[in-house]
Amino acid sequence: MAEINQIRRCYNCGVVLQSDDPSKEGYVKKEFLENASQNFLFCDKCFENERYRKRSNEPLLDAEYITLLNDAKKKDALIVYVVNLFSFEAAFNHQVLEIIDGMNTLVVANKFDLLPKGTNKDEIREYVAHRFRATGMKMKADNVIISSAFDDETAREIMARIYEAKNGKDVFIVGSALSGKSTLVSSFLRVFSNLSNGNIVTAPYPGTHLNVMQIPFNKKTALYNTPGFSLDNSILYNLDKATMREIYLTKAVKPREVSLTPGFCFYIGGIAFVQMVDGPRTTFTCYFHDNLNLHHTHIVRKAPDERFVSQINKGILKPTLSWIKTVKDLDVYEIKITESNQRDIGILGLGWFSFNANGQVLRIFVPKGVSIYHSRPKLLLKK
Ligand SMILES: Nc1nc2c(ncn2[C@@H]2O[C@H](COP(=O)(O)OP(=O)(O)OP(=O)(O)O)[C@@H](O)[C@H]2O)c(=O)[nH]1
Ligand SMILES: [Mg+2]
Repeated sequence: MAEINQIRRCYNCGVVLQSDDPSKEGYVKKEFLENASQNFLFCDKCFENERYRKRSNEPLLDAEYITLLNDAKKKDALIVYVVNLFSFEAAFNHQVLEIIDGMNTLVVANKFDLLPKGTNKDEIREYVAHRFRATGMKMKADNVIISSAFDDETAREIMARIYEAKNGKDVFIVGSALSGKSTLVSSFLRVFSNLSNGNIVTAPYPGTHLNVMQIPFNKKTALYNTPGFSLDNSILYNLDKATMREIYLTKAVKPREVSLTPGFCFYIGGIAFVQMVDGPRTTFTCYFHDNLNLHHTHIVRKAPDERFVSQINKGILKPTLSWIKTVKDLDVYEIKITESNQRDIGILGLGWFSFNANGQVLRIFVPKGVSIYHSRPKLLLKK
């Protein structure tokens, strides 16, 4: 009598799966091979590389943006680095930071109005400066200006700081896309009707195709408003217009709480979800747009990502991204917390959740290509 065994292949790379030799291709633990659902089984290598990403990805900087920044450096210009406080980690592009390291820099920490009511400005200023210092840059809290770009008084304050710091040199407004650079420059022009006696022009920056607005201070120097660097690892970059309108924050985010124990997860609308794999009961304070329902659910037999996607496909979970059709459209990050402290975990452009970290293992499922970050606000503030 012949014994017939089904040959199983890795769902991702197609290699024949085996559970005999970990050093050979296609290895997967025996219990997975025997018990996993028919369709979704990954070899260890793909599981590590593709699905359980170890590192968040950072968007590549356009080569022309590097040309522009190097030119600003040559001119010994003042950099005004506008960061979006609601999507703060998007500001940290290591190529940008490497170039501007050592340059005269002011940071405008914008969209303060989107942070929860009662957020302390001085603490945020300290935090932003510390976060910049963590990248290796020199940054004093005094050089961080908290702003809501619409506010005339802040526009005046920022302009006064620019005049004080620029030393007769050019000024480059830089930052990631949608951080509020143009809004800030419009406020400058509204508040300072006599800012420029020369013509304001928007033209490709020399040596590049980047459209840059140039507001002359005098015959020799100008303020340049640059286009933002890419945000393709942010939710905002991946949204269609209708969904964008639904989840784009325009007023202070309201904290909401969800509690999880292992075996449970919470959905963030139809965009992302957080699974608790291990650890004590934990309350997560969530900072996402109100239109994103935080739905708490038990993980039943079906793999949680299959269930999530199937509910999206049935139209049960909304809002979502039109291109999420299968589990392959999601990236998964696993975070093991080893220390005890207050911790934030964020999904770039979407929001974040905060909790008392104490040995939890979490998996965060996000649309493919979207980065997550984690920070330890209190620890970072320690000198
Ligand atoms: N709530 C809030 N929204 C802001 C603030 N500043 C800008 N925005 C909004 O953020 C969005 C992007 O603003 P822009 O000024 O176009 O951003 P930008 O940095 O010039 O973007 P790019 O030119 O794409 O790099 C717009 O919808 C603005 O209305 C702010 O301080 N608070
Ligand atoms: Mg702009």
